[in-house]
Amino acid sequence: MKVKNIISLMVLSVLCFFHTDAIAKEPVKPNIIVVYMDDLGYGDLSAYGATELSTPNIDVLANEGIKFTNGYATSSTCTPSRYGLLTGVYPWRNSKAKILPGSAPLIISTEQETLPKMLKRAGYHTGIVGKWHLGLGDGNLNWNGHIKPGPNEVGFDEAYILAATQDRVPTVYIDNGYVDGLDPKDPIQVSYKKNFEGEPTGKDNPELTTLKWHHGHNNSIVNGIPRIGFMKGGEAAKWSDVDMADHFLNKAQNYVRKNKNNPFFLYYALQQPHVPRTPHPRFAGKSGMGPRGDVILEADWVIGEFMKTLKEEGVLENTLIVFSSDNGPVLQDGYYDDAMEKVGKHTPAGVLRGGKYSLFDAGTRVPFMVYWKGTVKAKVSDALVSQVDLLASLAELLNVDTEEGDSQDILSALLGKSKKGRKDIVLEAGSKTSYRAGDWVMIPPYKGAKMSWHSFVESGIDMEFQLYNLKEDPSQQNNLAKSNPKQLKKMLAKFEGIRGKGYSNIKK
Ligand code: NG6
Ligand code: CA
Repeated sequence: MKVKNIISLMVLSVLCFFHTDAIAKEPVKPNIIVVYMDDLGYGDLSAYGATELSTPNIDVLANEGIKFTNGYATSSTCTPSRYGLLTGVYPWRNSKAKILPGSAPLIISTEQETLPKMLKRAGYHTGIVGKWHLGLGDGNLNWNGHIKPGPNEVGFDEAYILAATQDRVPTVYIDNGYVDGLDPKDPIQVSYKKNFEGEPTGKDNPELTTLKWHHGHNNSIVNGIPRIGFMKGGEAAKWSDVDMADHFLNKAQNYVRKNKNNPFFLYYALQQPHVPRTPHPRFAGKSGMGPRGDVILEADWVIGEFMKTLKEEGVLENTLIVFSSDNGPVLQDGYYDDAMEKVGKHTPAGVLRGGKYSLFDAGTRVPFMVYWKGTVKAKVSDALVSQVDLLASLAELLNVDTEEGDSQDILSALLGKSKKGRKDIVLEAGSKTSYRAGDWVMIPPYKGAKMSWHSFVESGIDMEFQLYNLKEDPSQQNNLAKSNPKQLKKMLAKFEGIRGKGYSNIKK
């Protein structure tokens, strides 16, 4: 080899060295998918110990990814949990982050940092398919025009949503700010105050209903199901309840197909197993547990199909999937649908106490897994992790600036590299909050009913302090507040340091 050639070879290898170094620093950009269930409990999946229901497709995510045993939603109801997930801010900081009617204005400020905005800064295309429930418009909403601000204005490039819940009007899908399939000659009217003249209601026309209401849910009737809220018109745009799972699946699959060549973020928010539970006839009766079990099987099938699409489109190995639920389980939530009668030996909350609406652990501790084929190794993790942390942690993964606050960077725990997650967390039920630190949870005294009169779920409310060690006592049977005053005092001080003093509803 000539000297000249040797020199150029040396120069080349030095250049190559710097080049690979530069590549190594460039963050990997996996597609990111958050699969979010509605009211799925800690014990509702076979991967989390259910023996009466089999969920093989969702189990893949748990058994081949990181299965968290201490994964939390911020709250025990939907709107606040979704607020926490998308903004990285504890929802009790926003007094409007409570279960919203379908006509409520948007509660996320368009100025605010959000998970999809952060991902857009990292070069992602962002989409949402499914349940929104964070309000729409700014108070003067015209359902027949451009519905905004909404998801598109807080960071989603594409948004195909149901406005609030399946049991609330308007019972139509909204496609990037416009009611899907609306006939302009048949405009929609929506009210949460009074009925429209001549329109039947669940209360006055039970003969027109195919599902009976138990509490609430006795306003406008759509597809035989009485709902919360009144609605008139928009006939052609009304959704089919039994087709909803297939419909959203289709939209989610199409989103993946369309965006497979660029990094994408999909927030896929399924409606199951929230009420009204309306399995497609393919799944009706399949669980032997009534519609609640059936729609869990339906959701499991949906996830299987969705995973097939990721594989077929060649993106499965390059996609980080987070699976969780917005709050704990409930059986009776407004309709007579056999959920209580047919539950049998199934325990939707597993060993945990309470459920949806509850300050007890089953309100907020939910299935939580991170699956990233080829990158994340299967593991069960006891690290304390919360949905509120996704914003800061994913920003860390992608090397994007975002302010850490309530949302903490626990990326190592989320990827199974560290056993350490958060040190502590404030949990919420309605307007009441509790505090978990390590294995301990402290519920301060509150005034209120111990049992929800409508859902028959224990609220976790008590006039006395409650202190539990969740490792030794996951079912929260032994209140240690009196026997361990030192631990109680320590936790109260830390809780009040984060939460401030004005949290109690007891007048002194
Ligand atoms: C409650 C409803 C309940 C459910 C819940 C929202 C009544 C009495 N109960 O107000 O059925 O819709 O709101 O659930 O109307 S969540 O999962 O979206 O938070
Ligand atoms: Ca919910």
